[in-house]
Amino acid sequence: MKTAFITGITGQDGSYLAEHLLNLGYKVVAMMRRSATPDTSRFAHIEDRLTICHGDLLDQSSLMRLLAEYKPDEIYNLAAQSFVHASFHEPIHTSEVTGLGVMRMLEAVRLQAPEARFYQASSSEMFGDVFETPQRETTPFHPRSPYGVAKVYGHFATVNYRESYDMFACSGILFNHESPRRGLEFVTRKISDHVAAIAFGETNQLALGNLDARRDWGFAGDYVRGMHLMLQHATADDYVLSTGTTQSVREFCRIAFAHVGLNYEDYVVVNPKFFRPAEVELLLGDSSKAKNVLGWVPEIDFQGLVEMMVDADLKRRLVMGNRPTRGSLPEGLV
Ligand code: NAP
Ligand code: F7E
Repeated sequence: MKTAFITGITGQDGSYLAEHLLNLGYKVVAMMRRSATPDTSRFAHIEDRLTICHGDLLDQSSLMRLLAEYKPDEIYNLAAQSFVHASFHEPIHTSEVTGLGVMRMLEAVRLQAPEARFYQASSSEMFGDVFETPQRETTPFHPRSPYGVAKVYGHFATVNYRESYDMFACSGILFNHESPRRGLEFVTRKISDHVAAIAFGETNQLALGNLDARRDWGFAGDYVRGMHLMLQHATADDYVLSTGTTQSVREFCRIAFAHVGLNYEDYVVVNPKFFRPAEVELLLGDSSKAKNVLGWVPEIDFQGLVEMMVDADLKRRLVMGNRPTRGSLPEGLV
């Protein structure tokens, strides 16, 4: 039985990846950091099948100790301060965790588990003010936030350890991927949760920032399959994972509200506090390399993703016994 080690288990991707690897028969060792109020809700349904351990990307010794103890075959470094907006307010912390944290992981792997295969969660935010469209593995980077800058550092650290020490280290350049388990601060989940809250009469308004920003949004469950495939290939490399389509925040709103029979223009207001000092206006990925080399293709399309997320936020309220007061429930939830 292969052992996989995942950082970031409390996050969106950690929970989907752990599920996927358990289904493939892996022993999954999952790292979380110490917190006064630990939140295990995203993986509560599989907790008894995981080996939970405690460590922190800010603490080199904890990473060394855990890799020495578990000697994993595969290591997935998903932990990060991942919210772009927050990275403008906490640039040093973001650099420490999202940037230098990768170097700490790579050093721990080099010294304690050099034969392990390593996956780094890189990001389309590295493309930032894009040089070309669509973006692919060869597109130069121009990050537009402390988060993006930190991810570029982590990406090149991964490439450098592959080249310097012959380590099997892959960087997955993943475009936005979402799900019902997405954090409420990210725009897709903020919209889906507000659509449900508005339908149930809990609020009358959704305040957003830049409605014209465009993203290549996919489903997290599809993307964790791609992470695993990268580590199964004969050689380590870097891959873009994306859907190859792009939509605006406004379009996400339109479909999400229409799903419950409402018009987004009646509820969405723009509040400058949600704008960023520098914005990434357009992302659109070309994942043909992942398709051709790994056989990876995403299964959920944009409309399916939006509806899945709104349905989940509606269902959560329905099971609590609440009833909608506006719009109409989608067929299947009635
Ligand atoms: P997420 O939900 O924000 O999860 C981030 C995880 O990192 C959480 O488990 C968090 O733990 C953990 N973490 C934060 N600081 C840590 C530290 N100092 N030590 C150990 N763990 C720490 O992010 P996600 O959406 O699952 O994304 C997973 C990874 O992919 C991230 O690296 C993200 O930057 C990257 N990525 C995401 C996307 C996307 O669209 N989702 C796209 C490209 C790349 P706590 O719960 O304790 O905070
Ligand atoms: O913003 C705009 C905002 O915060 C998307 C992370 O997973 O994906 C994510 O980063 C867009 C931006 O995600 C609001 O200005 C408008 O243009 O959902 P987001 P992100 O910044 O794209 C990448 C690939 C990662 O790697 C990151 O870890 O939506 N927007 N109004 C808003 N965004 C938020 N959050 N809130 C708003 O009210």
